[in-house]
Amino acid sequence: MAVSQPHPSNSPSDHFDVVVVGAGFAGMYQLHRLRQRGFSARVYEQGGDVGGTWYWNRYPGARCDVESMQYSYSFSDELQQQWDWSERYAPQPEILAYAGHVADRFGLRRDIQFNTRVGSVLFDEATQRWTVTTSDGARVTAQYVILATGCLSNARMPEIDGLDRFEGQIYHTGNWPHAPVDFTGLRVGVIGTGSSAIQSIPIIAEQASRLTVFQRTANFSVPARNAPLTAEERQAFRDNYPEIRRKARQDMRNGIVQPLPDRGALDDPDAVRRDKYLARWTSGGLTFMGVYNNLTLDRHANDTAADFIRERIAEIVEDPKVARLLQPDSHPVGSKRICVDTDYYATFNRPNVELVDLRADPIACILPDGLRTANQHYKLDALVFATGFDAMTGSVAKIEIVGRGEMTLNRKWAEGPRTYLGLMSAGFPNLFVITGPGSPSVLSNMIVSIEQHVDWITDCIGYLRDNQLASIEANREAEDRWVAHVNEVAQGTLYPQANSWYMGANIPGKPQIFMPYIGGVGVYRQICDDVAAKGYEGFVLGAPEQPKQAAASS
Ligand code: N01
Repeated sequence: MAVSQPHPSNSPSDHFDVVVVGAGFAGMYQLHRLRQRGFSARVYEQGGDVGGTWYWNRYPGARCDVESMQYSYSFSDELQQQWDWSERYAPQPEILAYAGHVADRFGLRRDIQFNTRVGSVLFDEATQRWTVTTSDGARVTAQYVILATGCLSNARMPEIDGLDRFEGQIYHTGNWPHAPVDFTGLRVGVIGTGSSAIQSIPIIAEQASRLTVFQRTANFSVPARNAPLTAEERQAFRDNYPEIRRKARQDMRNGIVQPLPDRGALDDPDAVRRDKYLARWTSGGLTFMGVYNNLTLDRHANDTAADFIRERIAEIVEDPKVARLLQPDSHPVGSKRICVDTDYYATFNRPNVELVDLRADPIACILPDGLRTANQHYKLDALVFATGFDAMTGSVAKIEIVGRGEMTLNRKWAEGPRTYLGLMSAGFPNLFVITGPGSPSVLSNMIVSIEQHVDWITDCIGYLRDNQLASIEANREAEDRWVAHVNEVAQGTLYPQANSWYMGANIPGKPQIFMPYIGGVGVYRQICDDVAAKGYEGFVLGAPEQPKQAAASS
């Protein structure tokens, strides 16, 4: 969509109460809330329009794996009553249209500068202000900076020898062209078998003359069972939205309303357990992992769910050798984000689709006309990298962020991200992260977590203004305790057993630390609310040179 509003002009003297980095769902709602409270704000967005991850991830088959009636803003009743989602899982163009509608409806674009990357964010201890430098050469100052940069917005291209010599078309699912891509009649290779690949492979297979899927690690996927939403289904949500939203925020660990399990997987006899798995498999979707309350805690319990999925794969895929390769065996189900698909496994029954097991036959190099593994040469006209993201910290790391004492955030996070509540990092006053590492973020319905963080941050800034306090900063001891708590909760689960992007394991050299907070969105919200109610316990408030005066709570 073309952006109609003129960019606000910059001059070196521009000052805002708040600079927000990113105009995805987090940045848009943050801007709206700041305006409601009378703060001046400027949003910088690298893309040409709003939408964040939904602006960049335009690959074939891209859609949300959280149901559309739940993957939507709750802050405006008119909005949730009036917007019509067409399908159970919204396709990417519809989510992007929704983001555009929200931007129009709340007049957001006039304070968003598009096509502009934030290069550096520097804290001036004398003025207690941040100086923000952007790719158009402008410099502005702000009292607060809020990073709404997204958890999965830094697409990662692996380093493979010969990549620059490939003469065909190259794509990355996380940075897909805006013009339509047509694979008709082409020999296409897809590298990766995560969520993005699993959504796009069935569609690409319908177009390509030949599709070769290069798989390093098989992934667990459950059927989406996508379907058009009926007017009655939409109305059932609309009539009950207050209670549905309350449950999502308070009762559900992951912010998605679903029936809650009352027992563990080993508490049921085999036949009962199988029926329960089958019921969730048949109804489809991410809630498969919610059949029992110990699937992410107990390896034996987890094995029952993993075996069930492996059996379904064996049923669907006709060639037993291919089925075996598609059956994940290297990690507990759910320890990597479970995928949600439409006909993924059945796609391997097509005569034009081939699966290459990179564990047995690794990629050697890319050639001008294709890809060479240790044993084979695959001729390709197009290569699709579905190789994921430098998740959670990647987009923050691209910005030079310099806090107190010339410390950069990258240096501070060299051994892994350190935050208090996933919201702030000690030494970086008045700098907030929305859904940052150390918060539930990617383990939850992102919009539930985004709204919670934005509301908390806006209230916090409002509190500071109302109390004539210039700054807020995480207390280092509180941060250390929180980091230890996040880690301890993760270690009590099966999640750290997978080489996942949750752990940073997909990026060579990245410290392997479980980044999101597993405690659940309800528990986490309560912790954040309690901290605020106690005068921002664990934060230092006020001018930093007089921390004792104002640190009533620490
Ligand atoms: O990325 P991934 P993604 N050679 O990191 C492989 C969200 N999402 O874009 O596992 C060969 O999961 C890698 O192999 P391995 C969702 O949260 C949501 O698919 O490292 N292969 C893996 O198979 C999701 O979890 C939706 O061995 C290489 C794949 O590439 C997250 O985004 C839709 C390789 C990367 O999988 C990321 O998903 C899509 C190499 N050098 C995504 N490097 C929704 O529906 C990497 N791989 C909302």
